[in-house]
Amino acid sequence: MTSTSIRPSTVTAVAHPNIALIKYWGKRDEEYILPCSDSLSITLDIYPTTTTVWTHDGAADQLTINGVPADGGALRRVEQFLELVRARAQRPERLVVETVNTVPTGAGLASSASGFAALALAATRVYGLDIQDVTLSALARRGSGSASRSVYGGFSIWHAGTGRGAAGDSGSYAEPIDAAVDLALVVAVVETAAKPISSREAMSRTVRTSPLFRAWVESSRLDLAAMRAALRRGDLDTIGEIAERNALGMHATMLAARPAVRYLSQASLTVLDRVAELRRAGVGAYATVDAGPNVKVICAKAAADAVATALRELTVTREVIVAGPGPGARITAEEPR
Ligand code: 2P0
Repeated sequence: MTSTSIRPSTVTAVAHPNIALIKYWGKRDEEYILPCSDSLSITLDIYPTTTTVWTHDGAADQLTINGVPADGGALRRVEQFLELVRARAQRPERLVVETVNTVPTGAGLASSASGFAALALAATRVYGLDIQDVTLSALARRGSGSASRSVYGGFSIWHAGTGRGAAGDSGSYAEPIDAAVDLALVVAVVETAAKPISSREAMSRTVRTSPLFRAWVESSRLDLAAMRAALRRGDLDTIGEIAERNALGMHATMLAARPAVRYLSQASLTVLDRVAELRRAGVGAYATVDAGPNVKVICAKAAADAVATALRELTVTREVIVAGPGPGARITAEEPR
């Protein structure tokens, strides 16, 4: 990690969202975004975030999201993240940040993962910081935990690491893993409105108040080991079974929080029922749900179109998209200013 070129430039980076097959739900350190357990995900080939940054003479960072100037919480979160990058690069200039999300923001489809992965890459590059892979992943984590995994394409595992505060910082990062499986994710969008409670707040409440939280961490640890073995042997049915039970276990844990956190809607349950029906009819389809009501269905690539057709027939689905494994975060343009 070194501070290099000072030539002013405009840098554009692109990153994609990821869907966890073993979920991240619970932090041991909220400031440093250090999780209680390892998680494992697949980066998708849909809904990229494109982020362009340049340094300017202004006294503050500026942020636009889909062309609209951001303020309040979204701007503060980006400023706090950029402070970390500036401290590392020993550069004082503020940035103009233009982000374009193609994923519906806040609907449990991980726009913060692609957003902070793209921002981490673009900002480090514009400040001349030469960091990549696990170091970039650990930095992206400070913006949003799941962003640590969107640094990579395909499957990746985010190691929780140990320790708290600065002592735990560099040991909590994601890295890519191999999987011998041709998997698709069929995304069933049932709702695009912003969620009633942020995943950050919901996660914190779950850790503080859910009596099921310890059991969740322990069962997730066992699920992760079983998932890694299933990925190595390319056993899609076992991958799907573990992913589905892990997601439902996460939702059970937050349902037990006080007050309860409920992201699953009636529409989500309708999709879950249809997935179970497909299984009874011999289709290897398994569901996972994140911090929102939308359902992602894991199946073999060869089965994806049939699964998508079945889900489109439901009146509760607004949009059904077939996704596959996507690329890691990358720089797409870098021009001198
Ligand atoms: C995941 N989620 O593993 C889990 C499953 C949602 C449900 O990562 O507070 O937006 O910024 O670290 O990364 C959503 O959490 O939370 C998330 P912060 P983030 O994909």
